[in-house]
Amino acid sequence: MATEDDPGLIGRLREKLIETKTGWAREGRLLTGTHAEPTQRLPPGQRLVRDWPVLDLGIQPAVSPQTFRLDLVGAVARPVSLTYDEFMALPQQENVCDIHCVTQWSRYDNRWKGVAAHTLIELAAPKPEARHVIFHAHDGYTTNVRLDQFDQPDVFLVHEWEGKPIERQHGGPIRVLIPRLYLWKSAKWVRRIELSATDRPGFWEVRGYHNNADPWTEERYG
Ligand SMILES: Nc1nc2c(c(=O)[nH]1)N[C@H]1C(S)=C(S)[C@@H](COP(=O)(O)O)O[C@H]1N2
Ligand SMILES: [Mo]
Repeated sequence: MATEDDPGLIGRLREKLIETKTGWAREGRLLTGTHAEPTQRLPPGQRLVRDWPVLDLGIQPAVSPQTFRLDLVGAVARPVSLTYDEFMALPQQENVCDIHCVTQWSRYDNRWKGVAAHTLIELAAPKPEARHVIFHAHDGYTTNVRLDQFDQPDVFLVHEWEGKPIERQHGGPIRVLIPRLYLWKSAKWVRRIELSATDRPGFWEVRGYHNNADPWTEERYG
């Protein structure tokens, strides 16, 4: 895990990781060339893990309920800015889903609690031209999906995993969860959700990773 006391080291580790993963995209590593049936539970080229690996840029910002804020901005009729208490006062739902990371691990049956993306979208009232979503996180990370991919019944902003608050290393107190796309689309430590008429590729998307990220058609790179 990263520490704050050696930013030089973290910077070098971060550069190394970005270099490695950008290289994988260039070489098309981990592509099996097979296509799974959409009904197949484990997407092609994935293997099951029991623990939950941590992947990020090596900066794990400390966000507390006191400093937490979530903004929904951009192409919306009613911009929203929520404190932690306001977020927690919204209708809460539980769901169980599988998660799939482009680095080839999948984890089944994760139990989450949080606020449905649809609840937040309704609050902000997207303008007719809104088609895309850009997530901005406290560590500077960004990632993008289409609004119709965000507005799915299995998409949540989650704060509990397996009955416990989501740990800082996994994006706590609140992270995005879009289970039917590779996990890099699920921003940890989310700060701002921007709706937009135009698409804006995020951190990994501009470094050779696929804009759409569907695990069942192996949209890893592109
Ligand atoms: N804010 C932020 N969110 C992020 C990342 C990141 O570096 N910063 N990494 C992404 C990547 S590449 C992956 S695979 C998942 C990993 O989530 P996990 O560490 O909880 O497994 O988070 C995604 N969300
Ligand atoms: Mo990742």
